[in-house]
Amino acid sequence: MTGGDDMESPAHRRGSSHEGLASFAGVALDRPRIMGIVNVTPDSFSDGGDFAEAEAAIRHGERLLAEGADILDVGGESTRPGAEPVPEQEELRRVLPVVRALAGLGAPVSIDTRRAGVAAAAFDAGARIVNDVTALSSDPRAVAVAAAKGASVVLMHMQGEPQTMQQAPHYDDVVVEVRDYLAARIAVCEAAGIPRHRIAIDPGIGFGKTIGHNLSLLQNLDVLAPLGCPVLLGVSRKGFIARLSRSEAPKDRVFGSLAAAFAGILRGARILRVHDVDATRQALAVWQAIAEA
Ligand code: HH2
Repeated sequence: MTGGDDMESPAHRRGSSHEGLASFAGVALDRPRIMGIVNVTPDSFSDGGDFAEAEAAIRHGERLLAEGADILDVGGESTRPGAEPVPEQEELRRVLPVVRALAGLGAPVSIDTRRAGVAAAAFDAGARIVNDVTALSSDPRAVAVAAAKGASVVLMHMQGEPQTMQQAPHYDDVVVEVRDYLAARIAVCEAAGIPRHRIAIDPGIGFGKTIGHNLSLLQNLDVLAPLGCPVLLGVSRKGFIARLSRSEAPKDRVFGSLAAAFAGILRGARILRVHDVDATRQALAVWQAIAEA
């Protein structure tokens, strides 16, 4: 599906400290990239009917593209701590028109789902990537579907389930356990026919983790580099930022989000999953200019 987009080229490698990570789903990784978040969930768009809900999400995706998003991540089920699962038909109803419209604009679209059926329908509607907070482990068909469709995948670490994951997360060594889990999931994907250049990995900040766990992972993010896949990081507006600061509401966490994101970039993160695309693009432009000066 991604055709020859993932081929390495000397041009892509120049200026990159990430040998072999030339691109992901057709997006060159010669510099850090932005994945903009497009939520199609009723809590975000509760006022309208079906059409208004999809329309609002499509407009939002268009705005994020104009602001500088390189990938759009469309999700129809919240994975916030305590969130209730959404029935599959409802998830499909929410995301498919949005995926179709945004992919139709030529945008690289990712589908944020735990369900193989939703991923398959989204690929048919033009998505190139499945972003699964369970690293393709919760639906037994997920790995095979991604392999058969030639899709790229984001494998994220989570301890437990969203409904209960923040109750008492425990690790003997969070950095080693997250790294080993991601290595094992990469091996499962490769064995099923998903080549490593189609895989990105994510430590899953806030998913079954205390503030201490999140900070350890951010501080030691470079342990993921030897796994040979681009590292994607999702810190945008997350709860740990408010707890380290002044209990700000999610929309007021952009500065802390940028600080955490750039701590991640320093340690090798290549794709940032963010709500605030405009602010992230500005910060990355300055960062990149300094790096190349
Ligand atoms: N975080 C959320 C959802 N999906 N996917 C990846 N790969 N990494 C993340 O850190 C990640 C993710 C958090 O989701 P939710 O609580 O639903 O809110 P939002 O999608 O607005 O961030």
